[in-house]
Amino acid sequence: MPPVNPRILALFDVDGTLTVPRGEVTPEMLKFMDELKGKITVGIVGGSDLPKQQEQLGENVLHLYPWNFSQNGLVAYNEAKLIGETSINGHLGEDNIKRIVNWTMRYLSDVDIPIKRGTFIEYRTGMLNISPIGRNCSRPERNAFEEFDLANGIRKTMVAKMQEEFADLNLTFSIGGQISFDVFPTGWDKTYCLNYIKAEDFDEIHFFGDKTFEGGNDYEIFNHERTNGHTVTSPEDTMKQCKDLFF
Ligand code: M1P
Repeated sequence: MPPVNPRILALFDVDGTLTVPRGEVTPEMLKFMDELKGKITVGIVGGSDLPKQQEQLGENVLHLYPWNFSQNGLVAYNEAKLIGETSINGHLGEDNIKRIVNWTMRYLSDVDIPIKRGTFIEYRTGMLNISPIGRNCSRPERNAFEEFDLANGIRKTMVAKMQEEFADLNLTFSIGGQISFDVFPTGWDKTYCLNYIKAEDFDEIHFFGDKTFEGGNDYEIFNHERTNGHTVTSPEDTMKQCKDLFF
């Protein structure tokens, strides 16, 4: 069944917007999104890669909502069909990827934080994700790192150093979650997904995200001229704002 207003599109960030950071969607949110789908066109635009989105929103996420963007839209699906994939190594070249990886490994080996785990660099199709504690830390370890990082600016300092070191590569460093930051060519932020959405197909495009402040990974799409941006504070707030707007 098509929605009542198919020409209104609402795009949703994942962490902090539809779920708690890196957590699983609640049955309540799934039910709500199902109701919303009956009213307007719905899409997901997450910073994480698709396997993480599937862990959080469900294995069948590509079939749940017509538009699905992971890695900011560097991997794009419409009606569960892959419509675009953009690769960072094609853009930067292997020598530059190697330069970033080597520099990062050296830098992280000198960073003093309470604990270190594994997977410090995750190479994705359209970005590198770098984590000082390592991506395979546990949830309590992840929460503790976030707190330590807030007080000690581990990621902020590292990003500032990388901006200086790789100034020639025109990269953006985006702190979107709790334990890591994303590195991608400037312009490959969440506005990238709008390349796939034709202006003539929608009268309104809404975006809902929690990291809409400058430096957050929702900032650019939140402020884009084609979107009506909405800042949310939690999944519950997302539901409330959507009910006020679309129900
Ligand atoms: O979706 C926001 C971010 O989610 C994860 O961040 P973290 O593991 O640091 O909480 C990552 O997948 C990151 O790439 C993404 O931007």
